[in-house]
Amino acid sequence: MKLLKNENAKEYGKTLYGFNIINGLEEESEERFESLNPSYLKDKVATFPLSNENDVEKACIAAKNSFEKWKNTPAPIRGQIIGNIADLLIKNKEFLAKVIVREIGKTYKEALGSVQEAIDTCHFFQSEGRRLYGQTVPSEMRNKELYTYRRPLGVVGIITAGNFPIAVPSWKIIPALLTGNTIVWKPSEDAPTVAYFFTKIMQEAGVPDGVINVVNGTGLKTGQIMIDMIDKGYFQKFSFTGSTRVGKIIGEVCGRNLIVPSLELGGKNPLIVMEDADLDLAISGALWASFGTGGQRCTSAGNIILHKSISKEFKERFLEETKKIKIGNPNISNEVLYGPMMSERFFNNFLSHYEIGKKDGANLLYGNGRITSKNKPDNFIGDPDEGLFVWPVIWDNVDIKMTIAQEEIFGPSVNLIEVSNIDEAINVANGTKYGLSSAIYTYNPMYMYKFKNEITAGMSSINNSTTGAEAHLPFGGNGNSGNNTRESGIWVIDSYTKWQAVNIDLSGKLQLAQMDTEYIQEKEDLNFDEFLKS
Ligand code: UN1
Repeated sequence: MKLLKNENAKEYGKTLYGFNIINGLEEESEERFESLNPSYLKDKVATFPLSNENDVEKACIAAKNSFEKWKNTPAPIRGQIIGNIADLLIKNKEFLAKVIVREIGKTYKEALGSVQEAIDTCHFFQSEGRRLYGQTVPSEMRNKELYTYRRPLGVVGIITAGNFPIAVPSWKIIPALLTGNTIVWKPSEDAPTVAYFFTKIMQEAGVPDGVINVVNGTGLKTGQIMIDMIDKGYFQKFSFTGSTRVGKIIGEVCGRNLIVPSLELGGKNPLIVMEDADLDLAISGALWASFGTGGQRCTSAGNIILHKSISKEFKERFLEETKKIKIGNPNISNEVLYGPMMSERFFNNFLSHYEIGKKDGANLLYGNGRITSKNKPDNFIGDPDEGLFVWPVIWDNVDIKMTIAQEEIFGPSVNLIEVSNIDEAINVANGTKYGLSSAIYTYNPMYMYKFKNEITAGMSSINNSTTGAEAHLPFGGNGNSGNNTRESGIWVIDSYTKWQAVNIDLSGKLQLAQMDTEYIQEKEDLNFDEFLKS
């Protein structure tokens, strides 16, 4: 498929003049910011309002005012609207994927996959509108019935990252809507355009005005205002995917307001290769986990932990394969494994990580900073000077205590760590403050068992990469990766609902729980000892 109109990659499409969406209407603000194409920075994808306090407050009020009506809309009807969203996402899948390629530099195949993840999420929750089960519970008294109901929480504040600009927002927005909540969403400043089109789709699908509100802006400005709104009492729930640093701030503010946030934060995900592993499989899994999406997934592999007996062979072959990776402009080629860094922030952060590795005394096996026309790998596709492209990086002789092995780098950089046995491998894998995803390559059932049992991460792959969670399994982590809340599947419903307990007493009299009961007294002391006496 040819993605561009022009072979020289100078013409990517129009610049969208985007808006906030508040109470169903397109809204402007006083200032604007730009969204640039990271493969070709001269291409301005869009401009969007840089929302201020008034804008965010207006969105919060719209969400608050539309809650009662949406909450009382029958859940199967809400589910049907979610189904309409799925239909529209399917119809516009290729368009949305192209916007993602242009705006954040994902490959087209991956961009299609991330739209698919949103479609899968809608399909899952569409029918959940016909379940959302409560329970009937037996009472301890006669002529009395007990029930439980799931109730929505109210207004949900949502802040999302740019790397999965439709999939991850859908993990939050779709279940929150299905369960009857209303939303104020601040999408990533790196991906406002795809968020805008996703919102248009939700409106077209039948989500009523005020139920989904979108305020654009930078994390520093608008993100902070969103957090301030928690203290102002506007949110009954907050859901965030992004950095550990910001996640901790949100956790603190939510804590003092007695709100339980859903926090999906960073990762330093381990991938273990044991001595019995299928090395072809492990190398292809490690390459994808480390360098796919340019390492810009929270589930990307950070530490590759190698059993010493295969360490040398793995290292040589992994290096050889890394040299063959095709990097370049995903707008003009479907061949590239990864494109540019998503934005200048991530690009600069990534380049500064070289210093960390050098200071630690790790050995730089591969990697050479920014890719330019004078400094590029053999297989580069496109014009590197126009975008934010970086070399893949391999650090060797790494010790788990080094900063480079402890901190999330969020880019195509991976560490090689050697270990002697399965216990040491799992210890090293658990040796960071993160706990998101993890992987092991082995066919030994005992290793598999130990790994499943002892790894502290929220997600574990056996003979598969650290990335690529499916949309109906629980997604989330602990420690610096999150607060053990989970997204996706039935489990996420608990994050967007509260339980109500109801009892109906039909006895016509005041029956006191625990007191007016018919608990049976035992009749007499039993004397079993007699049996053993001669
Ligand atoms: C993320 O990087 O924030 O498991 C989400 C995966 C994807 C989602 C990643 N399905 O890699």
